[in-house]
Amino acid sequence: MSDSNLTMERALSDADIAQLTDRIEAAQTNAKAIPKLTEDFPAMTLGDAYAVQLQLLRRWVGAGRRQVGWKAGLTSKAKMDQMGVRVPTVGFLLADFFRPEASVVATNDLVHPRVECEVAFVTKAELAGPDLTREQVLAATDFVVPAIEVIDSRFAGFKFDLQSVVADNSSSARYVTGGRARLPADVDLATLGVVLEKNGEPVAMGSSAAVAGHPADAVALVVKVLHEIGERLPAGSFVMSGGITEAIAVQPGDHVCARFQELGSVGFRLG
Ligand code: OOG
Ligand code: MG
Repeated sequence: MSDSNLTMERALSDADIAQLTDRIEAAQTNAKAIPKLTEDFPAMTLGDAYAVQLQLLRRWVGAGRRQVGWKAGLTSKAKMDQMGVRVPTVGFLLADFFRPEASVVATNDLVHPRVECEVAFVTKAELAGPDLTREQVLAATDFVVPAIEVIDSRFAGFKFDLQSVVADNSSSARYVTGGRARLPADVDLATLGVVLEKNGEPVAMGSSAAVAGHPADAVALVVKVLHEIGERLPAGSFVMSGGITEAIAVQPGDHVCARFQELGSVGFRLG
């Protein structure tokens, strides 16, 4: 990707954005992998990618689906190295992406799911603007909870570039929360350890420091990107701060469990 595609300026027409939104919506709804969007639209910019993501959000909210918040994507080095994309992204989260802890999460409506552990925030005050501090984010945080995100790229081979993954809502698919909700002042969010187990074996481990240096800084990054695309984070939002370790591929029958220091554990089975 050339640096000129990193701009929030739009290069594509409204008709192109609508056509790309159709492609992403169909791939997500049918769980069918498609080629990277930049193959047919090499001029696509980051601004075009967010235009597609926001159009998908508006369509789905217009159809009665409910937004609960946003997530950070690619905020840790492990994730950036795994995916080969070095720019943090955001994605929207809908209420119907949620699956309960200890449930069976279906995979027949997903392309090639992977799981990753994240610290999630629930906010109690609006956050907006390009340069919030960690302290401002923490002051606006109601509580934090441990989460596992099930991501699912709609691109063949889970291979994408920045514009394609942003248009694909940063691979958002499902999320599961559990463990213990804690007040941010009662835990050391900077250095929470987490171990991800698959079928009882540890498969990835890391520290919350991996996400942008501190998970609250990752939330500030989400708000900065939202500012750039003309959005704010309302009070009562659910925000996932980004995968701490690399994401792990899962199959039907697998059991996954993320054990967080101080936040308890969250687990489920894939069906
Ligand atoms: C992009 C989504 C990244 C995270 O936590 O970093 C993400 C991907 O890796 O497919 O959700
Ligand atoms: Mg994630």
